[in-house]
Amino acid sequence: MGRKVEGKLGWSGRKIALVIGRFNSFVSAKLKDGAIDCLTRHGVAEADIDEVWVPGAYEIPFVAKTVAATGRYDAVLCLGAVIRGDTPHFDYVAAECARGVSRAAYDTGVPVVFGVLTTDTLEQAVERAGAKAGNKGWDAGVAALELVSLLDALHES
Ligand code: INI
Repeated sequence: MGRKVEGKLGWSGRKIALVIGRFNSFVSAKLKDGAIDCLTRHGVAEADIDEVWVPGAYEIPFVAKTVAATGRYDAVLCLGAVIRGDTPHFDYVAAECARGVSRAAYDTGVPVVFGVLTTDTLEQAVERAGAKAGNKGWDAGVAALELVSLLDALHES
């Protein structure tokens, strides 16, 4: 078998930015709490986690790219909640957000993680923000840590 390159969980000393949509902040604040809980329990200092709030999910990619491009952060976590309403608005906001978040990572080379809920109902969003379906902010934190570690391993090998 050839080399096996993978990221490890459990490390400290890195700076992480959270870009959070204020729209549906009842939900996105819970995602933020979950992300911070995850990061600090894995050894990231609270002082090394910065929060950047934006109006809504549509603005997340632009700001995530701007934050990533500063070069100050090892990873950027995007957190928000897009909840379907009675009009097609949801589809535009959700699609642009998802597309833009991945583009922010491609354009900057910095891990930019998608922790934005896209749900049909408020109940589904609440369930995924610290209730019976876990906390997707926590999951985004794990993904960010693993990607940072994976990039380290790729650059060392
Ligand atoms: N923004 C969200 O983060 N979630 C939503 O559910 C949402 N809906 O449904 O409208 C939403 N809209 C606002 C949007 O993200 C922008 O902030 C706004 O259009 C200004 O550009």
